[in-house]
Amino acid sequence: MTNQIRIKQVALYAVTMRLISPFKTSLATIEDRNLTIIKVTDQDGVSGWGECVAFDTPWYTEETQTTCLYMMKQFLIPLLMQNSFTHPADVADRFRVVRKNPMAKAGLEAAVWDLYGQRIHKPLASMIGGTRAKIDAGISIGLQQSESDLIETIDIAVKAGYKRVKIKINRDVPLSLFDRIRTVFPSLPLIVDANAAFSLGDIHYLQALAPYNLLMIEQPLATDSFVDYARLQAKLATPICLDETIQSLTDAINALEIGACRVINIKPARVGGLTEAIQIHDYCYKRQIPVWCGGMLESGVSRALNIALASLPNFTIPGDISSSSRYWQADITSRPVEVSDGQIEVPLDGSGLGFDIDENRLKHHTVAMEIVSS
Ligand code: OSB
Ligand code: MG
Repeated sequence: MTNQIRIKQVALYAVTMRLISPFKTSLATIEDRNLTIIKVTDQDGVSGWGECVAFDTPWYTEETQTTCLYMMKQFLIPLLMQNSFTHPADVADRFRVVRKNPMAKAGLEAAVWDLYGQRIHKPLASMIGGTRAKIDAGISIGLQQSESDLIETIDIAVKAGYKRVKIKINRDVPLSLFDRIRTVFPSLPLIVDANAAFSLGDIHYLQALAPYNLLMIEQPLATDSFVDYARLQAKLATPICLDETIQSLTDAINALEIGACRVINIKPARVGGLTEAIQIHDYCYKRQIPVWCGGMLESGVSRALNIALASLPNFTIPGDISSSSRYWQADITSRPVEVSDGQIEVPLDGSGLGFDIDENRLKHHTVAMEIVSS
């Protein structure tokens, strides 16, 4: 086989998967997860799988499943199929002529990474320089009905072995909740995530979190508030972690140069793909800024990619990478992602993602399918 890759076909599966329990953030509640599963096939009949993880509404970032589908069909798939390339990073480069739209790009690029792994018979983690055979698993818990429900949900997560818990917060969460959490779980590694629910005017509340020994406060302020983040971090003992704000390597550089955060949550989808995610990892590694891998309530297709990413050396904090059973009755990968003793094994034997797709289960969840061929 030549080292030239020419994509001949892209199949887009619109799937709906019901979460085991609804996931509530300060801005949205998600119960039915609509995703686009992507299969790319090259001139030699080799295929790879990816996933577009945008939400239905633009509450998290501006992209939605509908905008992504449009961008993929109108611009990105034609670019992808236009001529051959030799490496997935070439695809990331080619996509640069399309401004922004990171989640639309990331799903296609992910499928190309898997395809590339299938061609060279290498697992993704090895291809990108992963250094771990196992990664630590964390869990993100949505807003709950009551404080008691939250304590119980954390307790279940701790007993399941998760090494770090993240809880969602907003302005309605009283500080007394943290007294309660710390009474029951005095030394649990804990993150709070506000999904942009606060403003600089809430600084006293955010400062008052310091005694609770949080690992970090994730995305307290609005997405574009770089300067306010720098002002806040200067007055906050707790490290700020940025999620929504970081949509490219340039955003990461800007944020760190002005002191807007001390940690970065890397999600390949949010930053335009695995290639950009690796670049952010490498940049942070050089600056000794810790990173961890976030999640998007994804299927196993994306989680497999996240597992490989989190095997890189600077992923020193457990990610929001949980077992398939935390999200789904049955995942669409032929074997589920499993957490044992708080860890997930990095696939190092197979090729590409290291997880096959269960095409029957995929079909079961598929509500529409389109094929683009050249
Ligand atoms: O802010 O990290 C977030 C889920 C959906 C959208 C945004 C976020 C989250 C999570 C859960 O926190 C991540 C996961 O477990 O997949
Ligand atoms: Mg977040």
